[in-house]
Amino acid sequence: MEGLDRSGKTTQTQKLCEHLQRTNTVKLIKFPDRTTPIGKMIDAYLRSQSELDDRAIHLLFSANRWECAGTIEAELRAGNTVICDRYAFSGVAFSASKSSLSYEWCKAPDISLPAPDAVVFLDISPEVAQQRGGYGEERYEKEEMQRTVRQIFRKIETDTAQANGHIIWATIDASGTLDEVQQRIQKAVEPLNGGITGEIQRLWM
Ligand code: DGP
Repeated sequence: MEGLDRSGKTTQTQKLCEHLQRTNTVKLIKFPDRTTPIGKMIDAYLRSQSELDDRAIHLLFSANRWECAGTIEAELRAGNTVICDRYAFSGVAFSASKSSLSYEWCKAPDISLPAPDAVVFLDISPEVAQQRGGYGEERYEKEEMQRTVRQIFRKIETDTAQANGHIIWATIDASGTLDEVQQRIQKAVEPLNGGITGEIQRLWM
């Protein structure tokens, strides 16, 4: 589950989880995971309590995903459903929105992470997002940056389609009511209802 800040992603992810739990064992993982030592450094950075070089913080975000990769794989091998509230696509979109970092450089540290079967991108205009409560509390919640992040998500969507891999990419209009958006999300992941077999795919290989 990916999206701009204040797109309703965390609420929608929770609802999707509850929906899928009726028929599956579901593991929900939130990135960044702010509870680990690496996650605590990320949390301090996002709340502007510390300053870090753009590359250093990007690598910490990636390391935060890698420290959970084993858990993700174990869950998948056990036949469970894994839902991630943000993943490597946020990593590229948010970091590459900084002029100091290139798109390809940002992808590199996340190459070969377990790949998702579907990416749900909750799309909202930065203007609408800004009107939602709590906007501006964290470092990246600025309209101009969110605009760039949105453009990069579109590029990732195009690249994902062109890669002709197995990943389903669903861009969902997140501006409706909570229930409307949830219905759209559930419909988008319906093709996965029968389960996935075979080897776990690797990201950007
Ligand atoms: P959230 O807890 O969902 O509000 O996300 C925290 C913020 O961190 C959000 O602004 C998106 C950003 N973010 C998530 N992953 C990455 C990443 O890998 N790199 C960078 N630079 N930012 C990220």
